[in-house]
Amino acid sequence: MEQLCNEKINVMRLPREEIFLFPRNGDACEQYPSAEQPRAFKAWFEREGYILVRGAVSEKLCKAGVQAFQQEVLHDRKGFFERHASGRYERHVLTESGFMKYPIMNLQDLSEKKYPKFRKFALDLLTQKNIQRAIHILFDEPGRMVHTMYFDGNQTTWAHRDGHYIDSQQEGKMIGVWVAAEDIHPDAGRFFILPRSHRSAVPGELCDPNSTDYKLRMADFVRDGPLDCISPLLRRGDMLMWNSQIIHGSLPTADLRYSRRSFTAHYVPASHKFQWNVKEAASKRNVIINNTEVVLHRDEASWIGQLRNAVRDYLPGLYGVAVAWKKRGRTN
Ligand SMILES: O=C(O)CCC(=O)C(=O)O
Repeated sequence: MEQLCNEKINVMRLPREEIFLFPRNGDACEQYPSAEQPRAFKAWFEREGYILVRGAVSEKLCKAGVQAFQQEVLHDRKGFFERHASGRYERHVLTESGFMKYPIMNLQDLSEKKYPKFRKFALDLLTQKNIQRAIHILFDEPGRMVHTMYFDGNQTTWAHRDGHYIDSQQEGKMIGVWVAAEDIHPDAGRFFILPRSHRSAVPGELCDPNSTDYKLRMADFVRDGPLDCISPLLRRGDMLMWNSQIIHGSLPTADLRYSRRSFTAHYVPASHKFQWNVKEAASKRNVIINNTEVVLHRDEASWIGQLRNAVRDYLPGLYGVAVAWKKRGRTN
């Protein structure tokens, strides 16, 4: 099948028009139970597969995280960052408004020397007390953060279930967390979610989750399937949480002037192992931030791994040449 870019898939297949015209948000959100009512909070999450927590993180911390990104990361045009869409280390691709198009993955693995403030604020933000409390209620135990990302522009994330890529050892136990680091403009390419989609079989689940076939089938299910699709308006500091079996993604950006800055994380129960690409994870090291275990994935085990990391961090020009050579070898 022809390889289609994610943007094309979502523009062709998504959204149902009414998501753009009548974004569902405020009407439902006042019904969301707060973490002050733990039983109701958990019951809602288990039934709907997601929940929204307004004002989970302070504005000050959100602003500090974004500012650190702009000072340390955005302008590093030579640097290589692990990307969510490709799973590879790549330089920034900028949108026409100058936003970083593809989110950075695993902020905990960033060099502390090169990006000290951004790494610190990002991990602090994603382990805030309100997040930990919500996670604790939903797991009945503390959580372990196994994956993180930072979004600036919109990569137009294809409709997917996280559980097709990464999950707790007990499938469906992982929880995703998306914290808006600014007020997300309705035209910025909002996050969409299919409430209750964690309960049903979905087309695409038998395909390779990285294939175009998977992405098309999932997009068709969002558009034509039996479930509602919502796209809540999020303000700075608001947090959306979802079950790893819930279908979600991002709408195409309607107005390229707007960014959609956010910090995201995936948590598993602290007592659980986790699956990565449905394999046992090799990532054995961790750091503790705000009493929360954060798993590191950077390959430090072998001297080759350490050398690769050092070249990528401190000699990005040389790393770029090596990457280009490797790519040329693959295409020849
Ligand atoms: O915000 C997005 O574009 C998608 C984020 C996502 O899929 C995730 O965090 O699992």
